[in-house]
Amino acid sequence: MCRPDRLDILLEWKLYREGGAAGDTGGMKEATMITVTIPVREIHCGGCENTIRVALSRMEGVRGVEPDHRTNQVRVSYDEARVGEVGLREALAALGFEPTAA
Ligand SMILES: [Cu+2]
Repeated sequence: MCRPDRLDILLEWKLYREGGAAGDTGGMKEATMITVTIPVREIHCGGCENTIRVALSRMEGVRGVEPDHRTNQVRVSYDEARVGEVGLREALAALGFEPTAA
């Protein structure tokens, strides 16, 4: 029951988000890299991991993505000034990998 490639959904979602963003400061903020581990309901296999890795790494501000189907967790390193955990969770949900409580 693997998810098909849903990158198109993420890209549409991202366009929507960018279109609605009004307060872009132009990238002059200092980068603050942090890493979070987001548990998701289920990652089936390496193919699912790859979908997550490719999709999230395309998001602005994301530097590292490490999905693990054995633990059903996704470790993400990102620039806090450009994206937040809420946005990452929304992206995972849009891909079909529903995040669970932190
Ligand atoms: Cu899979």
